[in-house]
Amino acid sequence: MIQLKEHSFREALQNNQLVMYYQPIIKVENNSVVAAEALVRWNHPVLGFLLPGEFISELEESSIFFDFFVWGLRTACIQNKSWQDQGMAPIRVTVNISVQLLRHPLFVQAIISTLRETGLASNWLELEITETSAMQDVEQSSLTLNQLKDLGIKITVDDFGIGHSSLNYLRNFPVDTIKIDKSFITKSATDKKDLAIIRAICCLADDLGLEVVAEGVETLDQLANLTMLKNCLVQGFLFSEAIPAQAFFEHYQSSFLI
Ligand code: G
Ligand code: MN
Repeated sequence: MIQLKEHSFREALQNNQLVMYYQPIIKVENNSVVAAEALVRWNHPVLGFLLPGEFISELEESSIFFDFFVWGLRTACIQNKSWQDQGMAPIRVTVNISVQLLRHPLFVQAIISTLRETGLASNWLELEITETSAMQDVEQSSLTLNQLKDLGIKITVDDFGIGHSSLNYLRNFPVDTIKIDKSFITKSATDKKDLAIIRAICCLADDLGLEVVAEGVETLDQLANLTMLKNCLVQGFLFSEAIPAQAFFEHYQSSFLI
């Protein structure tokens, strides 16, 4: 891992070195794009083009993580509103949330202000929270997530199946979507166990009235199994990697679909 310093995070924000990319989430049933996951990239002046895995954990330890979150949230909301204003069929934009954010006293307020400022309707914003993050302080998470739910914002449980393996939160937290971790999808075309787990999650989600996203779909064989599951949305390199906003706008009607 590259050692990145606090001041370089500050420079990244101040000097517009951060760029948001978007990866489509697709409903195979009717070949439509239903959401875009916002994924940040850092155009570092010396280190080059950095992916979130290369800096997010250090950034979350730094004092600037909240400003960084507000930048990402604002960027994603402005972009989604702009797509809508340009006539694109409305989709949800999803933003990843860390446990530090869930605990931050200004978290909900920042979301309310951002929605108001950007004019994006709350039902077009979805927050992705890993099960491990949500379970760290159940009472606090539950309170915060319910506040968000009351505002009309959607909640995804990210990396489902590999974190804190408690199904308790599906009962207590206001979840809308389950995103099955890509490790289950990777071998699902050849491994009966992984496919059985995916099927069971889809079945559970269906009974609970939740949406499911299968993440990390890379091959047609993987897709073939998933399309048999009626409520399963898909995301992965088979359709598109995360791409810049303008490219997303140009491609969303046709070329994500295979
Ligand atoms: O867990 P989370 O939803 O935050 O993961 C998103 C990450 O998964 C992104 O960094 C994205 O680039 C990566 N990703 C998305 N689709 C695929 C895929 O099909 N294969 C692999 N290996 N990674 C993917
Ligand atoms: Mn995610």
